Amino acid sequence: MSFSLADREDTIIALATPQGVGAIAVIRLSGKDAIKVTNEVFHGKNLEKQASHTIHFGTIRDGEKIIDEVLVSIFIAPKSFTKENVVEISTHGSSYIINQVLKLFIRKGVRPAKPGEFTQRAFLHGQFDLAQAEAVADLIHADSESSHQAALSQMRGGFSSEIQELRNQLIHFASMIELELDFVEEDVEFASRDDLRALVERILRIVEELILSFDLGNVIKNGVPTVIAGKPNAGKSTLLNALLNEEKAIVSDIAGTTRDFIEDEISLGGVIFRFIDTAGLRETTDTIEAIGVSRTQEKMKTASLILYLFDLSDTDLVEINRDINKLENLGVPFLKVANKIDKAKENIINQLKTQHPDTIFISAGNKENLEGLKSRILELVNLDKFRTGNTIVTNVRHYDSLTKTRESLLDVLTGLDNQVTNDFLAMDIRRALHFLGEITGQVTTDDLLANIFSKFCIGK
Ligand SMILES: Nc1nc2c(ncn2[C@@H]2O[C@H](COP(=O)(O)OP(=O)(O)OP(=O)(O)O)[C@@H](O)[C@H]2O)c(=O)[nH]1
Ligand SMILES: [Mg+2]
Repeated sequence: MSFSLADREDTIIALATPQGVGAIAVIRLSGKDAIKVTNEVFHGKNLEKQASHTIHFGTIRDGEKIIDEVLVSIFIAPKSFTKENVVEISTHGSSYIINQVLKLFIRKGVRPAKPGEFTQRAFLHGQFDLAQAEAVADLIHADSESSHQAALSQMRGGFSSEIQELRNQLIHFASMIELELDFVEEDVEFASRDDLRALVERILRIVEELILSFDLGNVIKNGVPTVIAGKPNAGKSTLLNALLNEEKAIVSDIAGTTRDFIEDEISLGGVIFRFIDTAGLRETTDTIEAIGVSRTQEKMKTASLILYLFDLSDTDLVEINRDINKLENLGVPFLKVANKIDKAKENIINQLKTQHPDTIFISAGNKENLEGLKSRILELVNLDKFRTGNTIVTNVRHYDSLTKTRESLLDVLTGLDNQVTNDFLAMDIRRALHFLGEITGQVTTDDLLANIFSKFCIGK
């Protein structure tokens, strides 16, 4: 979908609150005729004579017929979200009323808004930059405290101002070097190559940090992947159910019950964790179970955290130590979780306490010490990372532009090393500037815009 220039002149309308029956529904209009058209169907005060940011009670009428009693809020351009005239009509939340009001306005020449069109107009009128517009979308979809925080700080511009500042410094160098091109004969140097290198290296460090933060950002959006692994019958499915507080996975005393992944999310301390129950790890002759086991091993490699679960009533230390050894080689952070404390023999508990003092003892079956386990999980993922005001990249498009920025910055450095000619150097800098500009929307193409805004829902 694309927006033509003519589209931008239209006055648009959409339901701003969710579809369905609520106590109140809000219908929003934006465009130069928003107030004028509303005034034509509104009985109460003359809306065209009211001040911005005021609310008015009255009725919406189709001819003589009253559709609803409403409250109308008025925002006069440019002091509104879209920087155009905006009207918000609060009606009663029946879908019949909503449809009647929408139809009435459409008959009067107002056009239904396309997905994201309000936000796009806000962007086009300089209300915020692209990274912020996308953060609006993220904020709407944020369902945990940490993803909410990340989106909020991005929307407030933390992310973009950093990029813009760097970009400005680089623009200065690019123009200096381009200026030198005009004076080739004289062989002058306006831009100190040492300063340029220092700046490029500084930008590169920040860009790399932002690229790294993408992993973290992803985790915030999609949940920390946490694999529950261990021998068959250790109680993995029981633990998943206990953490989720529902009977999600089948539990039985038959070893090899779980053969595929079963996963679900819960929020701990404001962070979403995605717990994944797996097929028990053992040598097996059952083909299907064997596939399950090898998939478990794959899944463990990509996890952010592994809960290594073992059965205190049916495991010896030799076996546990062998497993722990393997886990250490894997390099994924893991917790040693001893299950079935209710059935444990005294001596294995004592041995574990000396050899592995960090073991967490639980009973998944009796929901014993689950709180202790949860707090250790939270400690391990180092929540401070999630809570600091640090900029976190959560958007694939930004990630992509950052990676391309990095490549072109590295090209600039190689160019400096090899003392390439100024026109090549300037070209590489311009490329880096282009990709940085893509993030903040200083460089845009219609395709890019259409693509971003079409991901919004109608009414946003
Ligand atoms: N006594 C006791 N039994 C438990 C506890 N946790 C789980 N069990 C039992 O251990 C058996 C195996 O539990 P599951 O949760 O199916 O074990 P699993 O690790 O998912 O097994 P697989 O899917 O076969 O790999 C079941 O009979 C559970 O009731 C516990 O804390 N105490
Ligand atoms: Mg199981």
